[in-house]
Amino acid sequence: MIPVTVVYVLNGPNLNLLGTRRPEVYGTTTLSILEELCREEATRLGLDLVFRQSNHEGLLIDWIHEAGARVKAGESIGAVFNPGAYTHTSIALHDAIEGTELPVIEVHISNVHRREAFRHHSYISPIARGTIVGLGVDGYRLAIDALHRMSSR
Ligand code: CA2
Repeated sequence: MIPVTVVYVLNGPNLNLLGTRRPEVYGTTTLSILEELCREEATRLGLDLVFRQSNHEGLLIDWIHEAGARVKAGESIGAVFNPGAYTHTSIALHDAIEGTELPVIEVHISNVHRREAFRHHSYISPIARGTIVGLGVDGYRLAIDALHRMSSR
């Protein structure tokens, strides 16, 4: 059997509401359509996709640990991560990414820097390999591509 390489796409709180409300900020793409867009991009690059969303900080931390272990085992290239509002509050997510050395591209659908001041600070950006903000759901595809390029260097 040919071993598969996985790319994780992890989504934080309230992103299950994507495409159902606030289209002026987050667009009209639902989370399940976003999953399909990510799957197309992963498949194009010869990757398997693990796509998840949770409203619970501890579960996101568990998934980061899982993804970090799979990177260490040579089974994954890392994670595209939209931490939602935990971006602006969670030292625990920061520590999980730092502790596992998980390669992360942080993605935000909206341009957080054009929004309220409390969205301007990210606990994730200092330990992310890169960040993509304000490009809508297209940011996820670009982030998968960027992780793939980084892993092929
Ligand atoms: O722009 C982003 O991707 C955010 O991570 C989205 C978070 C927000 O707290 C961050 O500051 C920026 C919110 C996700 C909630 O998504 C919704 C989607 C539709 C309707 C309501 C919320």
